Amino acid sequence: VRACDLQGLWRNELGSNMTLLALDMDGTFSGSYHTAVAATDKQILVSPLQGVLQPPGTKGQQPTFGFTVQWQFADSTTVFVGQCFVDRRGKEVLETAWLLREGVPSRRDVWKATRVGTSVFTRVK
Ligand code: B9F
Repeated sequence: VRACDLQGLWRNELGSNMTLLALDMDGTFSGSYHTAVAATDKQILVSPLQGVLQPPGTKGQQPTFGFTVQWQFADSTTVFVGQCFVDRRGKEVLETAWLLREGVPSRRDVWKATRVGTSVFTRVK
């Protein structure tokens, strides 16, 4: 099997789209995230993301990675960690888990500030 390539357009089970750009020399990457859902009245804005691929070299065929999305319409942060899998037919999927930290007004509200979930992305382009 050939190595999994993170670069491209990906979509998850919610219909959210993300574009991952080419890896930098050091294994870092950037991109943009267009969420399909937001649970807020605010208008959804395409938001930038910054990530790290592990291992940085070319040996890993099914590498792990992490990235952070800096939402442009809310004072919250989502981090994703995941792994890129390629099957024998060359089809790639990103199996991920995420944590969403919402900005809360005070420490009394910290108990409700974190959401967690999993997400599967398939390649669109
Ligand atoms: O909806 C989030 C948000 C944070 C504070 C007000 C609105 C930002 C977008 C999160 C999108 C999540 C899902 N989309 C996706 O593709 S990231 C993980 C999921 N996968 C109200 C308070 C906290 C959340 C909603 Fe808000």
